[in-house]
Amino acid sequence: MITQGGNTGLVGGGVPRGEPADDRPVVVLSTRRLDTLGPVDVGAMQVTAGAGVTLARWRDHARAAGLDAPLDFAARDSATIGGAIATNAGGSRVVRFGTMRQQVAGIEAVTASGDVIGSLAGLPKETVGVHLPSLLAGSEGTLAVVTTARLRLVPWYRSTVTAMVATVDLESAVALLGRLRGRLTSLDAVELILPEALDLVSRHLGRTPPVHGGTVVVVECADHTDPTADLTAALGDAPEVLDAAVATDGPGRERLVELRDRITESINAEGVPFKLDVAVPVGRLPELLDVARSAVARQGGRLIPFGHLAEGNVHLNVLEPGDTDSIAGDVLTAVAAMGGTISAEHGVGVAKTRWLHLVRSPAELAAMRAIRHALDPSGTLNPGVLP
Ligand code: 2HG
Ligand code: ZN
Repeated sequence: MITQGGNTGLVGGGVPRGEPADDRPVVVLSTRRLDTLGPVDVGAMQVTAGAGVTLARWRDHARAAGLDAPLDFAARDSATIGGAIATNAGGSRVVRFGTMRQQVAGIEAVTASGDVIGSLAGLPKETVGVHLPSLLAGSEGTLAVVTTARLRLVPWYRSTVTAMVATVDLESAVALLGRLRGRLTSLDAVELILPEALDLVSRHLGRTPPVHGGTVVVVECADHTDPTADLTAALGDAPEVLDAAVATDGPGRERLVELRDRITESINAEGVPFKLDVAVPVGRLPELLDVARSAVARQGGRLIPFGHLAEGNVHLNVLEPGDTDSIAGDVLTAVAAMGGTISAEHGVGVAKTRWLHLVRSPAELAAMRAIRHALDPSGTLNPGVLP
């Protein structure tokens, strides 16, 4: 049985995969109609949401009560709460609020045997053994089917400023990140666009980029009072900044943000890409990009790199990739050696399982299998996904 949310996944974790290994039929279980949203609990700053509620509805519902959802990414209109929990999704606000795992205060799920487990009380303090939300977040539908979650809400900061900043290179972008993190309490997103990606998305949208320079960082600050002066002062003092465009009004911010949010679309318009979603300790990003550029060049492909600077998370999209196994082998081995991860926010699915041994020891893989077997001894849930 394969559980499917909004079907926006990028590693094949929620889609049927050809013929099953045994003669059991394949069932796709869509959670999309589990779309009930409870009343916002303003005091607890929480809401109860069905697994099929989209991220956009979670946000809009919170905002109607004067609060906000802590998670956001480009697939917000289709991606669901259940899918975001299953993959421990991240996105652009992780620098401020953490990944989906940190947003789940309570969970209700159904095991392969049909037992309903979990609690939706959302107690911020509870020390009674294994924490089910933590266990299920990132388990990609292999341990149980998440049906409902008690989700954390955050203040709705209505004053937002967006800056697109050009820096000389990735080293400077990383130095700028440290400077901004140390200084700006309103920092909400620090996104990364490498030159190849800015070129492609600009041509796709028929636009001239508003800044000139090598590596581009998109910074957002949000607060109850206007954070623009703080951000511009911090950028003004930063020697790494070559050029910057700042917008505070909705349409102006949207024009800056679309150059980041629509990169995936501009890649898909060129062809079917080979995708890696990796992260390394942020200081090692320049080294990672060198490795990726060489690995892709050896295959004659076109690398379009972009991502989330604050988490050292880069989406390496390769067009006309040639031998994808060779690219994955070269890049993921180097990522593991740098102390990084083969999947930062998209999950492992079926696409990345064969590389798990690079970042998990035999004992760790055995522990993962043992937990899975204890909860699903007949191997019903998402076969082929994770070990
Ligand atoms: C993003 O950050 C998404 O825009 C998609 O995680 C990344 O298309 C991709 O590779
Ligand atoms: Zn991403």
